[in-house]
Amino acid sequence: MRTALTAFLLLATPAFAAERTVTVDVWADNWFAMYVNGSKVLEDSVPITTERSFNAETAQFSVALPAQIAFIAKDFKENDTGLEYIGSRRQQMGDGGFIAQFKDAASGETLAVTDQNTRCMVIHHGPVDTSCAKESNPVAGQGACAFEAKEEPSGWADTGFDDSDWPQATEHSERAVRPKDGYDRIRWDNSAELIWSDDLERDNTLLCRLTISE
Ligand SMILES: [Ca+2]
Ligand SMILES: [Ca+2]
Repeated sequence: MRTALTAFLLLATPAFAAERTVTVDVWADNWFAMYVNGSKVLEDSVPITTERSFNAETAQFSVALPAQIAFIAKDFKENDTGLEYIGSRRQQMGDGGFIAQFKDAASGETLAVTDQNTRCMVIHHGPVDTSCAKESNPVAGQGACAFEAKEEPSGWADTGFDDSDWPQATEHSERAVRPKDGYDRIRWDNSAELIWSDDLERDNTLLCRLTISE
């Protein structure tokens, strides 16, 4: 009995599937971290607190497919109002944007991209009213500057996490996102789309998931 069970487990595990070396390109406004099958494999090398922290990242990892990819993406916010440049003439809501593509490192074949099939859950939204950006003394949590924040769900980056109730990402044009430094250095596959929620300005932190399949 024990032998039979062991044999079943060996067959059920993907350990024998051939690993692929995958090249990933990412551009984020402003910061991201990426998980593969629940383990962090890449983090934006420029801290989110760096002004205009726009840069692309390219990395490689080896994994058996299918593989679960998960990202946390953050638009910079000075505090929970969601604003930046608070107290200056440039005080504004700021906006986000994110794109990633995954290619077989050996063949160059595109394996996965961000597009509307990516699922993203917003965990920080603010300000609740755009008029907050015009306030002379915006205070997080008050009036137009109220915000909505959620904890990261336990295990959200794991393979077995159920994201079926997460909304699909919204695809945004280059014109809307105005991608900056680093974006033009990557040759993006035609199918790779800039994504975010439907609100580039007021949704500040997103958790996103997609699968790389054969
Ligand atoms: Ca931004
Ligand atoms: Ca924002």
